Amino acid sequence: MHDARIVEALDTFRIELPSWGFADTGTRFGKFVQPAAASTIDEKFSDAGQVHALTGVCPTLALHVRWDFPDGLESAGQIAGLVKRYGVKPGSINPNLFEDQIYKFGSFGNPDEPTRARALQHTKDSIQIARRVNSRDISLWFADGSNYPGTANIRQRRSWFEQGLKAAHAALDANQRLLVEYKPFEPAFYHTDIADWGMALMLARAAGRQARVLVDTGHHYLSQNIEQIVAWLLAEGMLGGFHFNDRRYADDDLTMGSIDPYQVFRIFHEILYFEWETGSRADIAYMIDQSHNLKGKIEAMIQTVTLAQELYAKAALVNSAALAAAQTACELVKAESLLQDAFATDVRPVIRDWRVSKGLPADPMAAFRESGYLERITASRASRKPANVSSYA
Ligand code: RM4
Ligand code: MN
Ligand code: MN
Repeated sequence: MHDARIVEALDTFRIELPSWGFADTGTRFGKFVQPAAASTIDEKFSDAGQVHALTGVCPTLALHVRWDFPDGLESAGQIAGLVKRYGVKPGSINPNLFEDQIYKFGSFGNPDEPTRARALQHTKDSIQIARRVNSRDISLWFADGSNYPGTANIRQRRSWFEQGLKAAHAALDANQRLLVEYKPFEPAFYHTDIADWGMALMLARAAGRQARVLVDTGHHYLSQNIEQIVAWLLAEGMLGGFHFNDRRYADDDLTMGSIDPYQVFRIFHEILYFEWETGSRADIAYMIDQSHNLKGKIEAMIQTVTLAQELYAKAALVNSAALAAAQTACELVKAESLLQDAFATDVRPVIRDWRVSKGLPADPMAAFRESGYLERITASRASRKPANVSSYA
């Protein structure tokens, strides 16, 4: 009974890898360069292909336009070959509206009209790239905001955001989606233009029918109840996807579930409970948004994916019917225990069996360490690594 529920959950659970998670990235204080880090789109697909080959649940790779499509649409031409060669497809397409010098005072919210137009054009170009590489989701994160009180017209910028998002939405194909991410602070510290889920929800609604909210688990204030936000967005039909990571303080981008695995479990539980109640699957893109500065990048991704699978499988063990009954009867201890017992169950043996039944290695991490892949890429990539890397990814 237990096992069947775990197997069903594993059969459907997929999670997207970020291309920037395989590249050399750092903190704002600097980068520690890893000889094995990927620096080309080919290498990023190759590394993601390894993670997918070993885990079987990462068929897509999120791409960042500036870092992965340096020549815009022209760079998209090579993607089909990479898909064939490495066995992973492009996932969400992420425009970059924060690194160019022109974005010093914002992108969609910039008081300068030509800059807003450039930002919109870049977003439309990104939609075009997504179309070319068969990606459904265009995922928007804005660094827009201000550092000091009085320096920005908050309402005016809100209205520019509405206009920009509407115009971007108008460029979508019928099957594409616009995901709107929010973040309470950083790099702007006084106000960010899309600071929380409510603002993202209102802007997504204003943008058009194919816009949804993206929840990055690191983009909340400490102790915020993220699963409640998830439940509300599900009820509103507006939850588009996740950027998973964990944190102690802010947007730390630590390994998913490393600090608070129960939080991730509770998020998955809300989703599965919604699906049980409605009898329909929530159309959610599960994505990882982590770029490890210290951990080995491929190992960190395998670790993340396997933990994500475990937490999802545990959440699938919650008996929804019994929970609904306990909630209605206000049997608090019984209701809470249903979550706690599921969370405490060791699902790893069943997951190992599931992997073997799919022809996958029972232990993806051990298989990776034995494969010799890391040694091969370390040798082949080390020599041509620039000593000084300045771009984020
Ligand atoms: C942001 C946010 C975005 C990511 C950038 C690089 O904090 O999480 O999703 O693309 O970082
Ligand atoms: Mn994110
Ligand atoms: Mn972030």
